[in-house]
Amino acid sequence: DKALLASKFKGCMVGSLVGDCLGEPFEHDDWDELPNEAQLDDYIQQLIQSKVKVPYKPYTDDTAMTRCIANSFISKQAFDAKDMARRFTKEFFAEPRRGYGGSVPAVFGALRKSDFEQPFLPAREQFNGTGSYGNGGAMRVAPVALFCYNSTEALIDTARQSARITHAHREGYNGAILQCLAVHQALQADPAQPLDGARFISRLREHMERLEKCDEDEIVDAGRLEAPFQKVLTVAEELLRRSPPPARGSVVDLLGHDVTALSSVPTAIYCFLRALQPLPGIQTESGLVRAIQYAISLGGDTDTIASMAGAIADVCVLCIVFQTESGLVRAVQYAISLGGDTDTIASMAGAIAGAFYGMEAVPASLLKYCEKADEAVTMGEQLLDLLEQQ
Ligand code: 8NA
Ligand code: MG
Ligand code: MG
Ligand code: MG
Repeated sequence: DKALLASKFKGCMVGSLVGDCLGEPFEHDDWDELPNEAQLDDYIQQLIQSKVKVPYKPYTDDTAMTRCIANSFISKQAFDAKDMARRFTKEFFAEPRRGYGGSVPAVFGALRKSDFEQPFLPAREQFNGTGSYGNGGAMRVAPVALFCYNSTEALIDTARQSARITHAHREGYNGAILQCLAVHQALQADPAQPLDGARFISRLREHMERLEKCDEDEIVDAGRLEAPFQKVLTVAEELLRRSPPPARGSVVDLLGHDVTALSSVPTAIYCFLRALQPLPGIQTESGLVRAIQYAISLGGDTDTIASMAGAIADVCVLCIVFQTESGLVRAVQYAISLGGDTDTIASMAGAIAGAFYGMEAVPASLLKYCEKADEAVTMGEQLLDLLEQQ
């Protein structure tokens, strides 16, 4: 279904942007203290209902680099490592204050100095030759899932290479592959059918079982866990089965929320899956339901009054009704509520959710708060055009 796929491509690009822009202001110095749930809920509701004065919220490194990847595909109609490295570097030196990770600027400097001759080499020299295991490869990978929609093998290879331009550590690029596979699975799933979260995770774990085996010849960092993504995904699946949902503190303790790929990509996937259903602390009630309930509470000719109130409310608050029930907003909000690296985890959760629900799940009112949202929509369209030309 072409219309659905178009909506999913746009939703993915926009979901990633929304998570980044809304998540960034919640990144605090003290990562032990989680955001106040009630304040966060109130804030998101105010944005959705357009009650906050608009200037947009600027995007950060996550989106800056996502845009570079999308534009590289759009311009080259192929994966071109040198072009991608050049775009990352140019973007960084044009706007270095987008909140990049602590060490990655050294890669851009070395890439520029060597004129992009060996686009994977500077990344291999990071951290005394172990490479970075930060989440910078994963945070920007969503366009790879769109560009490689027709081939899982090409997707895995391209995700790995796109990450290795800055992240040579196996956890850095395997985290990017995992996030890319999650977006891809979400693209392929029917949003009108219930999604089996445990199965979603176990399919990802099967991929990681293969991937964490076959790169044993690569840089191995003795201090890190064996098959780390398989382990964390097993924990995520166990957490997902718990009802009621575990406390946020336990989720953070068990899955993590920091700038490493290992402690953020499975967390983002968990956020998307947990937010498939309503969550405590996140408003889901609608103005429409409230209007009808109130009309009924007045007694008398309840069915007619309620029906008229409903019709008025329907027109007035249609957007809000839909918006507050958005699984995408819920995924982003839940990810932010876990604290830590809020922009990146919310952006990754938003990309997966957008790929699942499509553009309809993004409240139009939210878009005006996010920098260059129109361009995220256009990039989604352009990436779909490329797919059709293949
Ligand atoms: P990176 O490659 O510099 O990695 C980020 C951090 O991870 C490094 O600064 C190290 O602390 C740590 N790290 C990574 N690999 C190793 C290793 N092998 N040994 C020891 N420590 C290691 O950058 P990145 O692109 O991965 O970072 C992405 C994250 O940084 C995103 O969350 C992004 O939003 C950004 N970020 C910025 C701020 C900010 O306020 N500037 C805060 C949090 C995150
Ligand atoms: Mg960021
Ligand atoms: Mg509401
Ligand atoms: Mg971040």
